[in-house]
Amino acid sequence: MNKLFPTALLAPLLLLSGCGQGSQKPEAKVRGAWVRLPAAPSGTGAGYFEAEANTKGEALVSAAAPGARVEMHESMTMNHMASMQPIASAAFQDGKLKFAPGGKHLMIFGLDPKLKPGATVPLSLRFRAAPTVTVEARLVGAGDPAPGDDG
Ligand SMILES: [Cu+2]
Repeated sequence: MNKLFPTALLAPLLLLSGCGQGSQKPEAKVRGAWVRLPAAPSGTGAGYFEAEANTKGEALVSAAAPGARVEMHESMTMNHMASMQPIASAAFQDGKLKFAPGGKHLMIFGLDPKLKPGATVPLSLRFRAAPTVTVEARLVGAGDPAPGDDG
């Protein structure tokens, strides 16, 4: 094995992996992703997560799940009426972005009705600068408590 990998080849690899300051590639990290399953099979799921990015002006520009249509929404309260509206993008603030109940969320239309709480569904998040991140979002039943902040 070692003979196939001479040290002359290893040196440049080590240089590549040592990410220097100042020449950071845009990157986003996503954690704690979960999806609230709809109460009825034909209903709409809601997705939540926390993200961090290392690039100024970073924003989430779209999201996707297999076989489903995903919109980004923002909830708000006007005249004591809760409502929500689609948003075209979601900007990071100080490198952080949070989708959480009562605020920004993903609306997921057409989720596979066979999906069960406790399983996961892949959520792909597309960013303005950073490469797309795909995370496994934990599925939570319609009436079950939100998962804790356990990453
Ligand atoms: Cu919504």
